[in-house]
Amino acid sequence: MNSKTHSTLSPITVTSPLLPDLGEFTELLQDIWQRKWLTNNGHYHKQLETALAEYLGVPYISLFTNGTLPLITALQALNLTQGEVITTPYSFVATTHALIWNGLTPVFADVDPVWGNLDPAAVEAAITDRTVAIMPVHVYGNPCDTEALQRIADKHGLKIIYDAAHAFGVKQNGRSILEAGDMSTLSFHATKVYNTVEGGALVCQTAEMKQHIDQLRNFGFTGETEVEAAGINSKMDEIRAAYGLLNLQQVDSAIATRERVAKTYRNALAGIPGIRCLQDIPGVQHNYAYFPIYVDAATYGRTRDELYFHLKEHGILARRYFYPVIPDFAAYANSLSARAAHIPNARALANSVICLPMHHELNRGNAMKILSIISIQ
Ligand code: T4K
Repeated sequence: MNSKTHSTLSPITVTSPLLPDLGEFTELLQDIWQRKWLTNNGHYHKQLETALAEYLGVPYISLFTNGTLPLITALQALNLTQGEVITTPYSFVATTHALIWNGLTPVFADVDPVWGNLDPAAVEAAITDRTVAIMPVHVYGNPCDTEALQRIADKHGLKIIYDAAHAFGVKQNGRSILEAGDMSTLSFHATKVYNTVEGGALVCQTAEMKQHIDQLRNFGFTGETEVEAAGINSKMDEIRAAYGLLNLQQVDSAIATRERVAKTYRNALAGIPGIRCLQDIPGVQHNYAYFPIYVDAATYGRTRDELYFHLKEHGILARRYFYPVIPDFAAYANSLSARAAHIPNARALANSVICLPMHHELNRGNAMKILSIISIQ
């Protein structure tokens, strides 16, 4: 690529937030101003919970201020505050942090070598008499082997909390994958397929559990003067709920654009030796949250990091999600289960992955620019 072409490229970020129409948002803000009810289960909060339950096809959902607090609260709601939880080393740090904040010991099991989701056989091998739960992640929104994980959980009497931060709207055989396990959490961070600026949610299976979760996210209050558990404040406010209602109207169109970008990427990458990407899974309705590629340096002729920085030099701000693996962060350095030999697949993925830009504003032209940089060795 010559320097002239290089300079014509403006920076392309890994993602770009889905924004509601400013005029429509202003109207809702005016309404909130009139109501003078800003948070704590307000008008727009109730509307968004109802709308999301319907859109996602789940029985009960509770809104949160981000995607980390529902992870922490799910463990509290299930009384999981001591013992070991088997989890994935190949995720965003929030997954493991939630265990630490509950006094639980993370035990890292390896992932499958293609999708990066927890390998059920590795999970079963990691079970001890201290294991209380499994916390898998639907990495990039691709469903875990939920049936195999449930069989293991049932056999050993374990709870499963799915970190479904990436899996907004994903369905398998017509059913929401948020129905799997005991609970699932979502992130509505600005970088996600669907966002409320910051935000998140916890999906559960019964009205009683939703009531308990709703109390926990409001300091544990069960009545005006009663507190039955040491809850926290993680309530979504009216402004973000209104923003979220507007974004819900356009999320399908955003996902459709992402799907077109994924097709463009896949078609072109098929012709580049040494670059692997993921394909759609039959029976799964994907959300195209991320577009990971995996670099085989020997075949491609450049290492992952060389390609990553090469893209950066050309204004393509891709990300290495999820590098390094969580046990390699200093915070987890003392975890015995983090030894390298236990997680070879996670390490191989973390050392070869680049997530290419993927969002609703990325047109075919941008995608082709990115592909041309990758294809020139
Ligand atoms: N579980 C999993 C599996 C997760 O992936 C996450 C979060 C969580 C739990 C926790 O959910 P939250 O508590 O965050 O709701 C980002 C996000 O901060 C994080 O939400 C996400 N996962 C993670 C995978 O990625 P960073 O540090 O890479 O994001 P940041 O802020 O550098 O943004 C990346 C790019 O996005 C920027 O270079 C440009 C673009 N961007 C970003 C923001 C914030 C925008 O264009 N506009 C923006 O407002 O972590």
